[in-house]
Order: sequence, then structure tokens, then C-alpha cells
Amino acid sequence: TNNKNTQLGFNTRAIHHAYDPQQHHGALVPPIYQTSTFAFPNVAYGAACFAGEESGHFYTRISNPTLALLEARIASLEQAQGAVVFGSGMGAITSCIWSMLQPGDELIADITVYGCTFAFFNTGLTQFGIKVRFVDMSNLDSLRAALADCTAKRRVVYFETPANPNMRLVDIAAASQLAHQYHALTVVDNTYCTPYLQQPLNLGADVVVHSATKYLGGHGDLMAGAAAFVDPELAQKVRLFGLKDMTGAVLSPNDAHLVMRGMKTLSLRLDRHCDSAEVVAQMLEEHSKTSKVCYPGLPSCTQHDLAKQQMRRFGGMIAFELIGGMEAGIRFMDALQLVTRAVSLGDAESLAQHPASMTHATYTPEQRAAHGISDGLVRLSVGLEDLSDILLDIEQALEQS
Ligand code: HCS
Repeated sequence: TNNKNTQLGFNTRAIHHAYDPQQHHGALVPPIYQTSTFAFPNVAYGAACFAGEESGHFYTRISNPTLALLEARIASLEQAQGAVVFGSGMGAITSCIWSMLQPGDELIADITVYGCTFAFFNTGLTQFGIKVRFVDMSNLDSLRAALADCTAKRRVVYFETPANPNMRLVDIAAASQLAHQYHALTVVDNTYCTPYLQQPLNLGADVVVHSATKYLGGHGDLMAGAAAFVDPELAQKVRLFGLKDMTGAVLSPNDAHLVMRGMKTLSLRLDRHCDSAEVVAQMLEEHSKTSKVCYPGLPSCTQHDLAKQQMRRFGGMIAFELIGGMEAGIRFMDALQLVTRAVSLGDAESLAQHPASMTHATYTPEQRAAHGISDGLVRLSVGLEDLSDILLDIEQALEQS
């Protein structure tokens, strides 16, 4: 029940890590420190906190015991030396990148990333003199060429795997090794997998970022983000500069509590998401109305071997296209009765959305075409409902598409 239990299993740590009820009046569930500020016993102590000479909590934007517990658990599950939590996944990404790069530096990002991540890179960073280059990292020669061509002092390689929305994978170990050869740091968005399915830091990445709004929280009732680090000094920089001064993307203690509640059942939920998604993907692939199904667990997936190498299982997300293209995709989505038309993912409820008009509307049509996000793609987050009901709803919607 304390920091010594890093040797315990994944689920045990997700439930108990860094918390001792005996230090909290026996409370089984950690108390929520719903406070913005902390009383100083005297001026000297307050001044020492601000000078960084005291490690106590003094203002929740910088640290709070409830957030610290969530950070310790995420660090433990990601096998990291430190973690910082944020008010959203975008808060995590922006706080990290603002801390890692300065004007004149370069970000090399995978060609396919979440729409708001793309907007931050393509429009945000470039306005402040950071060079951004998008390369297809499923082809390591393209990454090598970009790194070899890069003259910036500081370089960051950034990718999602599987990528939102088209499920393309990047070889984490090979990409990280290549990045290190060229003195670049690697940041991996692990939102689709969570540390239960994939642990990028163990494969050589330097930083993992999350939208904890998704599988970590798991119940569609909060917004949260997290970043986990191999280098504790970088974690501290992201907290004391990226979060404190640049973004202020602080997580509410109450939402941190909800993320921890969700994390207690992370592996149970993800195993169910994976079980059902495997069947749904197979059904979609065999269906006469689909033209393409992207799911790394399908033996027909060109990256299936890589998926088996770096993922424990293949996750709950599927992307697919219908023979009738975008119009058929919209008819399919409008015909759904159980599966909910909504963005976000990783909830108990199955969710379907249309990336071209929703999560990836920040790209122009030309950019989407260049970044491998086809207009007809439908993205499905397979939920925890009875599989037979999910299948029936998708099958009836396919008939109407
Ligand atoms: N990152 C979420 C929010 C969409 S706007 C998603 O669904 O991909």
C-alpha cells in the first residue's frame, strides 16, 4: 500500500499504488482534496515552497495530493520515472511540446494524428517559429530521411499508434531507436491502448501522452490528460513551465478521483472492449457492404505482425469504409439505434463518428487526402454492451447504408 509496491501486478498497482488507508483515517478510497490552495504555517514556509526548497503542495495548478496520487499510478503503470496530469489530452500535449521545443527547433510528426493535435502542430507551433514536418512513420526510411535532413538544435518525434482515426501503426522500438541516433526525443500518444495494452517507454520512447478522457477514465464523464516520462527532470519542467506558465491546463481533483475510479477496472474493461472489437471487425470484414476494415487484430491487416509485437491485444477501436463511400457511411451512421453518434472513445457506450466532418475537420480536404484520412471513413469505438446487441445494430445499419 505504498511506493514500494512497484513489483506488484498491473491490476494491483492500478487499485492500490501509492495509497495507505491507515494514513487517511482508514478511508478505503483516497480522499478528494477539493481545494485550490493550501495554508502556510508561516511566511518562511510559503516562501520556501515558491522557491522550490519545500516539496509541499501550495497551489493546485502546480500540485495537489489527489492529482499526485493519480500521477504516481500513471507513472507506475507506464513504467515511468514521473508523470503529470492535465485538464485534457490537448493540455498534456501542448504542455509537453511547449516545454520541449523553442523557436528554431523542429517537430517531426507522423502524417496521421488527431485533428486538434494536427491543428496545434500545423497552425499553433508554426506561428511561434517551430518548424513542423509531417512524415509517414509507418515507413521508417521516411523518418530517417527527415531526421537526417533536420538541422534544428532540439528535435521531437511525435506519433500515435494506432493512429486516430485510420489505425495505422508505428514501430515504437524502431522509431525511438532511430530518433535517438539523431538526438531526437520521442513522444507517443498512447490513448488508444493505455498502458494495459502497450507500454511505449519500455520500447524506448521518452514521453507518453494520454487523453485520460478516453479508456483511462472509461465512463465518458470527465475530461483529463496525462504525460509520463523516462526523465524525471523533464517531468518537472513540464509541470513547472508547460503546465504552470504556458497552458494552465490543470485537472480538477474531483475528475482525478474519477480517473482513478475508472483505472481500477481498466484491464477488465479493455479485455471486454478487445473481445468485442475482434468479433465486430471480423464481421465487418466479411460483410458485402464494406470495402475496407482497419483493425490491427485482423490477420489481413498489413501491420498485424507489428501489432502482435508491441501490443498485448488489439484494442476497441475500428475504422472502416463502405462500398458506397461517404454517402453510404452517413446513411450507416444515421441508421444506428444503439451505437451512439458521438466523438470521443473508450466509453462503456459504443460510439460512432465521421472523422472527415468531426474529429478531423481541422484538416482541409486536401490535407486529409494527403494524410491518409479518407472522406468515407467511419470510426467505431466498440463499447461494453452485449456483443450480440452491438452486432445486431451494426448489421441493421449496414443493410440500410
Ligand atoms: N479526441 C477525441 C475528441 C474529438 S473532438 C476523439 O474523438 O478523437
